[in-house]
Amino acid sequence: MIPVDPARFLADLHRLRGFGASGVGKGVVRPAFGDADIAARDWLIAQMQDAGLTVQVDAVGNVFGLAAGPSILLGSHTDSQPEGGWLDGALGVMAALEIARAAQAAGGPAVSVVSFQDEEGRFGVTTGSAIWSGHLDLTVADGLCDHAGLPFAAARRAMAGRVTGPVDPAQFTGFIELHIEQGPHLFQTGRQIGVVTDIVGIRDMNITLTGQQNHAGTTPMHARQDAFQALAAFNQALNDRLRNVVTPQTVWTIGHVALHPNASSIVPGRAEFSMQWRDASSARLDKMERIIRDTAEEIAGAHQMALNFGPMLGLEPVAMDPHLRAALETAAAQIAPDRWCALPSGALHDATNVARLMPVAMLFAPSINGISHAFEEDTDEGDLTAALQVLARAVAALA
Ligand code: HGY
Ligand code: MN
Ligand code: MN
Repeated sequence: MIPVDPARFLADLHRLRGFGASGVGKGVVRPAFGDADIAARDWLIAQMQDAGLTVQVDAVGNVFGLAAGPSILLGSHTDSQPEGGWLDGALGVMAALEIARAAQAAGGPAVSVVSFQDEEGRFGVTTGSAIWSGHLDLTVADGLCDHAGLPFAAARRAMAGRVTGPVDPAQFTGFIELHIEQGPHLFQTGRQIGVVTDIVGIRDMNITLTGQQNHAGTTPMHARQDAFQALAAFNQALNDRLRNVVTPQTVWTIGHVALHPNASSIVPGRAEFSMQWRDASSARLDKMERIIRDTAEEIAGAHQMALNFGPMLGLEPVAMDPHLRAALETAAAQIAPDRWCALPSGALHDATNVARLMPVAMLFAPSINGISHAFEEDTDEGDLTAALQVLARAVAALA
């Protein structure tokens, strides 16, 4: 057994929320490389040092607290969405810290901690772990920009003074990420713990439609090259066409739209938007890409728009490691008998990237009303400490 302290773990979660606390419910605004994110990482570094871990920070701001010798790696991310909750990522890092701290005090087992950088994709998709795992080349990442046009290369300079060097993945025997479910299944079925079977795949790219900016009072309707009208037509056509190839679990989202110049009396000349889609099958993701590109080309032609596709980012679906997963299932059955289940993850996680390097597994705590990526995100604290206990028990059993 690793003698974790649930009260200390909850206190740390609330302290972490203090960095970027939004003032609305338990919301957090802590995007990667912002002041709150860096302050939270500095606080985390101090906690790791106090716990007796050796801190290393790599060139992209991933923060590691290392136990000596071969160790199991636990963690997640401490950056947030532009409007996020207090638990997305934070739960996994604070549970990792508590388990590593308790294990250090007890003389073992060796547990290391990580907070990956930009999991929430201000610049890419799970950017920090994608680079660490070799999935995303650093030179490619450096050219990726956030929605305001800031390149990753410029953003990461804010942490340059903290960088110690590369962190060798060979020292880790496996990776386990505790996270909130961010969906309704566990909450609706009254369960306390979910053990993840698979993580879905994702594709993500920006698309730009460029027409002709013009006067909204004098330009006849038939003569307009209105980028908003083209985007609206694209969205409607795409929804109709995707219906033929998707499953009830497939999702697609236009979540960010920048209309230029975004003024009431100007026919908009340019629409830049994000196009993201997710599914458990790589073949279906590829089929959806074909439909998205073909539909965009067709609509651009019909509306006299120039069309540009940005770089496409993506991650393939991955299955969890059976050995690590079995340890989580055994612990879940002990801590939450009849209140746990196995389930797939529809959200993306750093674990997808880390699976390129070592065996990985994940467990979920319930999300109240299934809400996440919103200030309303929350979980019953009894469920949070149950998840901590399951993870600690599984880590002890694996050691
Ligand atoms: O979008 C995701 O699934 C993750 O929370 N970044
Ligand atoms: Mn997350
Ligand atoms: Mn998230």
